[in-house]
Amino acid sequence: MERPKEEKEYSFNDSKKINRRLLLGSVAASAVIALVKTTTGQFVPAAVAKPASAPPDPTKVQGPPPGAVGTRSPFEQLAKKTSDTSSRTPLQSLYGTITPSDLHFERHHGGVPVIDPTAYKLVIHGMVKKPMTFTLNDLKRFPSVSRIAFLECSGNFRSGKQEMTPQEICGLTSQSEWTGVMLSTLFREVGASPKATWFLAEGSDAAVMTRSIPMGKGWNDAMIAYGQNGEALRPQQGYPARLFLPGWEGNTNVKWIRRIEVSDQPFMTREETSKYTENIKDGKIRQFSFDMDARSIITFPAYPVQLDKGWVEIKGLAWSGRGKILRVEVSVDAGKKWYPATLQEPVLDKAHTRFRFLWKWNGNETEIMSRAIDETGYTQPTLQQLIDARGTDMGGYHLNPITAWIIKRDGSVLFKPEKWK
Ligand SMILES: Nc1nc2c(c(=O)[nH]1)N[C@H]1C(S)=C(S)[C@@H](COP(=O)(O)O)O[C@H]1N2
Ligand SMILES: [Mo]
Repeated sequence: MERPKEEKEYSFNDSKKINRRLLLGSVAASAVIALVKTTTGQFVPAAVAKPASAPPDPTKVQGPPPGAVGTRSPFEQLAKKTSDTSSRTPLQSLYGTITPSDLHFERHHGGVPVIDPTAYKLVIHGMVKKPMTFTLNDLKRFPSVSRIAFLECSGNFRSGKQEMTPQEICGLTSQSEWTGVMLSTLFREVGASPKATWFLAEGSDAAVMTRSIPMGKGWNDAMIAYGQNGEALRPQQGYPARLFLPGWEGNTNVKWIRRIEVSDQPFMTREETSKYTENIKDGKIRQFSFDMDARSIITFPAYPVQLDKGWVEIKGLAWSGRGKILRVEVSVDAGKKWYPATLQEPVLDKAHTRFRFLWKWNGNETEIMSRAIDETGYTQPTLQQLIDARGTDMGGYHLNPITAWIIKRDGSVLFKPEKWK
């Protein structure tokens, strides 16, 4: 029997022919498919290339064959915004609530280490009956759990100029489905002492990052995560395993974790004494500010969108480290009146939640903004309320102010930058 025609056409040799035809041919001269040689000597299309001019009628040309890995459409130019210390998620370009793994924000204090998963070990010792060393395979043999939750850096607020996108203002938050083993499972395995109150988490990067975490969080919902959105963690997210603490400041989610020491006091590491503390009033300093407070931002319309008069669906993201988002309110008159926005399911615990609000813009200059209210009753504050509570010298951590966009008469949308120091 003859093989079905389609199958034959997708063989490697033919795909090379197709490619050459595309390269040399007339109509499709610009639709070049980059072929990459794999370790097994096969050629696979690296990506569907963006044509230099209008693409040909797709029903008239043979497309590239199936690839070993999928690719993003060349028409979707998604990228993180990078600096020396971090890279930020393009919040304004995403749908739903899961951040594609390659767009998860990054924050490394000593770069991204290369860790051989077969050599990986996690040691748990200190106030335990039986100190133990777990390989990656050991961790995977325990019952696994998956949970969708956000991860946010506590330094996630930037301001300064009107030409700033949501990504630039607060792109240090991302969401994944994390898979791993509950830390409570490992605590039971090693026989963690009921008298223990804190544990130390230590990373195996050049920064050897360490944080002290209350045992309560460890027993409650802490995970040792090895999976992210269905595959192994990305190296940038802590491959092969990281501590994941739902709702807690990014810094405590120690990546490339290699050691947990159980104790009855905090370890007072650099990251919780000199760093990651906040000035509050009267010369006092707040330490161990673990929870990420409720926050929201309108991601559309936002700079650099050009708005047309008429119906606008205001859209955005809201999240809280203390639980579910209960409500999001939107103002379209610079904060005088507030209206409830519609929350888009799923509304999950400690997770990015979508909201939308239908608004008819009459063409006058105005300011639009959103505020999140979480299930504890906490309401996202204005920057002034933060300053009133913590003073002008509060530093750059745990700033979650209401973010306003100025809509100009010409339809341009600008960030309303606010100063706090
Ligand atoms: N070992 C280690 N863990 C770390 C860091 C680090 O530099 N080294 N950075 C922390 C900080 S400040 C943040 S905000 C988060 C960022 O996680 P991500 O890069 O996966 O987004 O990881 C935390 N865990
Ligand atoms: Mo961070």
